[in-house]
Amino acid sequence: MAGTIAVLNGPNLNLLGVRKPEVYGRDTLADVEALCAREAERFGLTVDARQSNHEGVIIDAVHELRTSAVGFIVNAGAWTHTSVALRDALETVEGPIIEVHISNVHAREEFRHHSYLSSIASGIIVGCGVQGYAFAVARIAALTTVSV
Ligand code: CA2
Repeated sequence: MAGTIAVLNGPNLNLLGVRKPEVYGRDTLADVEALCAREAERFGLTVDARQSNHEGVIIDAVHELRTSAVGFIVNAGAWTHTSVALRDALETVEGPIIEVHISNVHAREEFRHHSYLSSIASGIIVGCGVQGYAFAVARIAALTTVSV
């Protein structure tokens, strides 16, 4: 079954590969989006990847894609720990949501341990580096692809 996975990245993730490689690795956001597209292709799926530093822009993207995307991969960055508005938007989507964090948020500061999104996500992948996005694509494919 063909379909599009929404890949949403939140604030500062446009700096991937540019700063803090010791925390987030050396891959750029373009590399991550290409990884998702390659992985999705293996399952006959495509991706619609968006990144913004503006919360409303990502919420608008959720509204735009909420019924058309087969699933959502969401790395909301710092909004993970702050945003009821993003949670409310994501609660309206039809497909599964996989929450991804590149770093192991549970091994970091206390304020990163709580997520407003985890309880509405089908799955959570943390601390696997950017490979977590590929795992998330495979998981959405497993949850949404009909095998004959
Ligand atoms: O580990 C993750 O993926 C995070 O979602 C990344 C967020 C952080 O606020 C979350 O607690 C965990 C921060 C993204 C900032 O990305 C940067 C990338 C390169 C350089 C600076 C920031």
